[in-house]
Amino acid sequence: MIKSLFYSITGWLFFCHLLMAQPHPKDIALFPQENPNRSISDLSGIWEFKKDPENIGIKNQWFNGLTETRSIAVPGSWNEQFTDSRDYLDAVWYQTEAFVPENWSDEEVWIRFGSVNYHATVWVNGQQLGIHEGGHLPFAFDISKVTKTGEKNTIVVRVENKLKPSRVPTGDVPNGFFSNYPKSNFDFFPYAGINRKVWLYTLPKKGKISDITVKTNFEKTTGKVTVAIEKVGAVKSGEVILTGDKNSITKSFKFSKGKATVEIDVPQVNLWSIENPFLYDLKVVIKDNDDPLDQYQLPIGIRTVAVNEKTILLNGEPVFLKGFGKHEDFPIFGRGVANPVIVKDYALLKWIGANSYRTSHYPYDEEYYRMADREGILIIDEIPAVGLFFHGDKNDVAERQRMCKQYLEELYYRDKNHPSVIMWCVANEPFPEKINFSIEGGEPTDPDSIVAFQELFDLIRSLDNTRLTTLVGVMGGPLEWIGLADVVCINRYWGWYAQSGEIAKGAAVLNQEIEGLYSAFKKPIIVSEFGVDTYPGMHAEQPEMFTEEYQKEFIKAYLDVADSKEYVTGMHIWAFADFKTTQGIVRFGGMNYKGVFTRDRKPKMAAHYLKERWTKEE
Ligand code: GCB
Repeated sequence: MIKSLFYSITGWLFFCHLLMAQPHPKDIALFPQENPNRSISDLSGIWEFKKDPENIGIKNQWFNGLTETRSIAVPGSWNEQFTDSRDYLDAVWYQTEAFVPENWSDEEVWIRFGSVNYHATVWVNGQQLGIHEGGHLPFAFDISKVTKTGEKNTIVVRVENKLKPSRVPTGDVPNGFFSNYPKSNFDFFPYAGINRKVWLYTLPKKGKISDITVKTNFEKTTGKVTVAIEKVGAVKSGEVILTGDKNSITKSFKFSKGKATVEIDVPQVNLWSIENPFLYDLKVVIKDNDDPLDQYQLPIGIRTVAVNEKTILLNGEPVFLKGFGKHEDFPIFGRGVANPVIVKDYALLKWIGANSYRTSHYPYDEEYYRMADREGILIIDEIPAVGLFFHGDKNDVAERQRMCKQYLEELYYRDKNHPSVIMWCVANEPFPEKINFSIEGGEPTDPDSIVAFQELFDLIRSLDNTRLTTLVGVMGGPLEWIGLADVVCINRYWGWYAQSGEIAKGAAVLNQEIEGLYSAFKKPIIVSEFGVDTYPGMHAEQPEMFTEEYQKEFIKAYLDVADSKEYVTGMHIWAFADFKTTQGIVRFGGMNYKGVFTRDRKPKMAAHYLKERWTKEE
């Protein structure tokens, strides 16, 4: 009896220890990298998979090994890989075997998931490591204590993506705005599973670089780079080497209380911009005597982002954002990362003359941001806070707020060193309790909601004072919410959901509304969504809803309104490509057809129109 009590107490303590080991997003901010001090192993491939509709897996200890499985591709959402699971969002289990080389025994070994939607529990060799809630952002665990080197290790992950009012994004909302299936409170398909790559990687045990934050500025022709470095371990010093454009500048530093800050002046700076996305190479090395203990290399762009009353400024120059709201969405992969789609999308953004996009409605795979840095595309980086609301169950409201804060921190630490990221977006289209689609708006705003959004703005501004912030407002939504932002972003569908069939009337409402918004706020405005469902190949000699002609004329009318207002600093069309959503009477075939490209990236008439207009403007 005493013996079994001892085992259950020690077992419980060990379990708690493992769970408590879950790191803060700051400690996993550096993407896994291969160099003389770090190794990586990509676990992409065919894994084993099993559904758990009765939720019996934990009780039956499936984490010790799955039986009667089927094959699944990782990364990739599960919904479209089979013929029987499209709308299945309950628990599933994944399993794979990963070989860990013998020479990793002197290193810390970590496992990192780029995104698991929505709730993940991870076991290695039967030991539970931790839990992560929320899709679209990475999490990682130190698995050194449970890993066997020189042999195969079993990795098991339990995932579920139940739609719940307490989650972000929200689902299964009583009297929700959407009457659709599955019951998402948002307009995109709730693709589930291990959507991004899974990595094993090592970090040096004796001392490691745990975080690097780069901030840039310039004075006349001199670039100013501030590099903040944090470390773990007894190491005392190191150096930063910045190279590029005939420069090679080395600066030594010493740690004090685990931190060091290095200031670098870059003569004749080559600034990062849309036209010239020049990247310097930054290398941080930490040393024990003369031996490098750890190193990390980062491409950096030297640029500034600011705002005045009328426009966003990149390197002090006005910039007009031309682009789209997008989705990570493709047949069969679902929301799973697919590198050829990323490359193609950048090719099409360039082809059409766009210079920016918003990661609606969640952070995208890291590869999108690396490409944007190289291609000179500006990103508005959004957390999955789509369709928030503040009425109803107070515990749910509090839980959603906690998740939004978690997402913001995870997003900041992941993306803070990308020059392409110019703005953080704390929410898309929060909904007031009563909405009326007119510019007069709905009910007065609940004061708690203003406090909640102010908290999100305060949090992201306290983390980062080098970028702008926004919140994307819904038609008829309260002014108090969008007014908290640096840049006013509005999604507008006058001429579609209201004034249906009447493009000129819709454009007139837009014109009147943005004049009102500017006089209320004296802040630059982006129309962050505007668009119409367009069935590819449908035509009419006079523009008519759902035809390609209507889409083209609608977009033209909106762009003309924007051109007449010097304080409109960007126009993002909804959407870049057609995308899968949930079933409902306004979504033909479970699709949102507002893409300027089809789901398989073929241009509609509006795409040719935009290419002509946007590339001419250049
Ligand atoms: C919006 C939402 C977006 C929808 C879009 C639409 O305002 O932000 O997620 O897909 O409208 O097509 O209705």
